[in-house]
Amino acid sequence: MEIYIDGQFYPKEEAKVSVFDHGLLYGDGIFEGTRAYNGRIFEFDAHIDRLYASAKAIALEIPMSKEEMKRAHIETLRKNQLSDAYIRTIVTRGVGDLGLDPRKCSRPTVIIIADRISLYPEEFYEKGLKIITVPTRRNLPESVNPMIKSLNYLNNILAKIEANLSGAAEAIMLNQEGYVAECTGDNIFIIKGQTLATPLVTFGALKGITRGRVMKLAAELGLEVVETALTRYDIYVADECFLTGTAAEVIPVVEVDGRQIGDGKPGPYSRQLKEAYHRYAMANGTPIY
Ligand code: PXG
Repeated sequence: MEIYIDGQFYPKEEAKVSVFDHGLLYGDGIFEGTRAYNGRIFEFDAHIDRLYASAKAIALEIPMSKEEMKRAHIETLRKNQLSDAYIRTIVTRGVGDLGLDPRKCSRPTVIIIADRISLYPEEFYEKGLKIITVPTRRNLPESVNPMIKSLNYLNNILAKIEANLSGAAEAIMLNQEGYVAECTGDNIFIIKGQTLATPLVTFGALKGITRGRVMKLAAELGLEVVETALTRYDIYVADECFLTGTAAEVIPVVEVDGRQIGDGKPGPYSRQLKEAYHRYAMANGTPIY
């Protein structure tokens, strides 16, 4: 495996960053997770745009243009001869000294890792997930805004630990007011009648790229699509529930906090959307070769 760091490629064992990098010392940096299907990078511009938006939000100037960044991604996939891959892009504040001040970091570190995608077991999709609401609340937008895909994921990791300790597959995180925000690494949707609903990002969710695509595909299927305030009650009484994310795609949920959702099996719209999304992802994207 060849890993891109600041314009050069290094074998996995030699791909290293300084212990003085503020990405490590303080979680000061941002990341992105993109997929390639069939020799094409899916939703490439959307991921690159979100990377640069995350950077801007933390006042981090990425030392290359979007076009150069895109070329570096394509080069990384070619170098590793990958057609289907998960691409992890990381931009840290760079090497500084001990002390928070980002002015000590003269140049951001840019890392691109492309690896084979390890998919969730098929039975997760067939049977659906059992998930729980956890006590850890989503970060306040006024502190670390959940719209930023920052290297500081401890908020989500604490929620994930709580799910793990309870034997649940994922954790629903609420915001400070008790409204549903999202899961630790996926957005959440419900279906009630002919309506598809998901929390507004202002309730504490990442503006997921899969989320956006699924909303478009659902409208094409004739569903009414709303971004709104959702409580746990809305989820408990929904006909269907599913999660979305670049890695997981569309994954059904059949139980939340011990309540069966719908008839306890992945619902028909969830299945349809899972298939429509996968079909769309396989057929669209920016060619690598
Ligand atoms: N919410 C959060 C908090 C996320 O980090 C999503 C939702 C889904 O967004 P997309 O754009 O992928 O549909 C994410 C996605 C990883 C990793 O290890 C990446 C995410 C989540 C968990 C792990 O690369 N990002």
